[in-house]
Amino acid sequence: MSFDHIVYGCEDGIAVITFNRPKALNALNAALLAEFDAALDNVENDPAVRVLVLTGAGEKAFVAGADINEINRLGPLGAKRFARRGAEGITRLTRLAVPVIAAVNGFALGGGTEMALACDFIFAAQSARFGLPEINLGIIPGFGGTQRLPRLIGPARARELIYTGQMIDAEEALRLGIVNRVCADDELMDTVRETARLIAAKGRVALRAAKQAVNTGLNVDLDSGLALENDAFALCLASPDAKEGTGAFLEKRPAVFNGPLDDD
Ligand code: CO8
Repeated sequence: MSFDHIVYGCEDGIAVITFNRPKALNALNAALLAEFDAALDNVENDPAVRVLVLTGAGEKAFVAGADINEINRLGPLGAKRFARRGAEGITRLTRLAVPVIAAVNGFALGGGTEMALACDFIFAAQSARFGLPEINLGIIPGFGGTQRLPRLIGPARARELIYTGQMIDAEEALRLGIVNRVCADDELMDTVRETARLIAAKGRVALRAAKQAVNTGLNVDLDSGLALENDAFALCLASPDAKEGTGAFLEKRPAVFNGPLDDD
């Protein structure tokens, strides 16, 4: 599939999806969401991909939300379909075998904040602005915001943001635990790539197991989560990467992780 509304590339194991409708502040319309889904197929099918980065084209925005022109034309059933498709596409980020980093530049509003919240973690530029302003449009977040934000920052803080629709800046997002790091605008992508490179050098089986253990564990009770971790730990030990990692330590040399995933 060729892409008109996103740019997709992969270099040195780091895939980057750039939302690319800068004139509409990279708003998520149905066509863009279909391309996003196809780009995630590329990520899933390419064993060279070790980390995925999401970012926005242009100076002003990561993603300023779902496309309000399209929402305005929807009836309830169309809204349900659009919201479900978008939410499912975004939820795929949490199920990918590889970690996903959101590099948030400028506005990340509504669906933009929701997209970033589904990533493994977020680095933000000083210019970043987060918020769930759907209430100002007479609607509510439809791409997972009412669920992921309270789980991340607690229900009371999430309610305030959802009920007021107010935007917060990058420093406030850092204070609330929405973002891991705030960088100068012109250093954002370099900083993200530096962290992505660190992750890309790790073993794929261990990365996938760690991601699954954290993400699934967050939705179950502690005993179930610990059982899940135990299984995932055993799976890692069956991988060539575990032999390489532990062997390299004992031989006092750097580990080189090239092992396959178990389904390769
Ligand atoms: N949708 C469509 N177009 C948009 C959007 C958007 N979300 N955001 C910005 N644009 C367009 C503007 O209409 C404008 O277009 P044009 O130049 O043709 O007039 C262009 O982008 C530039 O925007 P502004 O001129 O408004 O730029 P400003 O710097 O003045 O303001 C803001 C920037 C503050 C970001 C402002 O554009 C804004 O408030 N945008 C809307 C933000 C918003 O409300 N987002 C939430 C959308 S709803 C949502 O995300 C729900 C998710 C779940 C959906 C479920 C589906 C049913």
